[in-house]
Amino acid sequence: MKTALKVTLGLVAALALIAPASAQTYKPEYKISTVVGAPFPWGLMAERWATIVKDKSGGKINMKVYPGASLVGGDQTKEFTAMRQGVIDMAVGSTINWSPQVAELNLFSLPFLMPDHKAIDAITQGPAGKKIFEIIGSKDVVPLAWGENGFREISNSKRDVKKPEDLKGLKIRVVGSPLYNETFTALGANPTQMSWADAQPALSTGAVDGQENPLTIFTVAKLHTVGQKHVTLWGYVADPLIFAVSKPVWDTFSPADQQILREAAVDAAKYGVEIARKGITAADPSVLKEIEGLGVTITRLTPEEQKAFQAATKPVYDKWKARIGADLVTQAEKSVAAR
Ligand code: X2X
Repeated sequence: MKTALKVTLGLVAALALIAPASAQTYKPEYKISTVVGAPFPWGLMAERWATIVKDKSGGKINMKVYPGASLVGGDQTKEFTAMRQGVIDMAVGSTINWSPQVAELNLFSLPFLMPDHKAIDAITQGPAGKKIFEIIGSKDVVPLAWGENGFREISNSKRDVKKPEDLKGLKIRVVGSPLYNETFTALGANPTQMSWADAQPALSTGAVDGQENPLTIFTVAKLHTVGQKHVTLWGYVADPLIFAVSKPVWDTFSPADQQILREAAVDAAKYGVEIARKGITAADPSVLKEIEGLGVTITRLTPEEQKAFQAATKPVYDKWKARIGADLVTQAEKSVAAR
């Protein structure tokens, strides 16, 4: 062997000996699953997580966002299972999409449980949120922080919706929790479950008349271009997002790196909640103005009008309260009342 090569090999062997064992086992890339990417707030907060971790780990932990639920072939309701199995390293996932596997996450889909942003915070940052993280933690997934998709406002291509009867017969795309089917059926609509990937073509061909999503999704996805000309602000449910790491993957990180991942998730989630709420409040209605500027009618409900929707969905709420766990729901209701 040539001396130069021998020296090089010797150097490589010496470096391998002094490098910490954990660094050796780290993957070149950790994949973060999301349903939508940047410039949706959802994608931006996931990217922020990756950026902070990269900085704080000195480039050792390299995370990349895979939007479109592409790591699970577009089927966003399979994300949690894939993470459990270690097929997906990490995710910033919606409570709705994980609720088929974690029944307690249906809490956030109970119609009219949360009247405002403070109510979401009261639940996620209170005892109910803690309990939910314990439950997720018992299922091979390590939850780190609460982000936000947001209040899901209803839109359709047919007419302004002011009362439950206006929904009668409308075909509404919903996400994959049976609670949504029951809610929309109670309102007289025809709900049909499909992924986000399928929703956009279904709206554009008129296979469905409407959908429900946060307004930041409405604007970035340009839903006015697929016929969605009528939006009603009814704030019936909101989906938080959860920053999480697959347990088998989490266990490969050193305690110091686990701390980096956790703190970065908390910071990115805080930023995420801020941008998810931007432009949709009374103090800052810029997103609402933008939507109206696109020729979309925004219907604002009076408290009485909203109560009619609440009354129509009350039996669904009561039925699912028992299913989710009456104790957990009561705890959440108390936190909301005390906010
Ligand atoms: O599919 C949806 O509606 C979305 C993007 O909001 C979720 O993934 C819950």
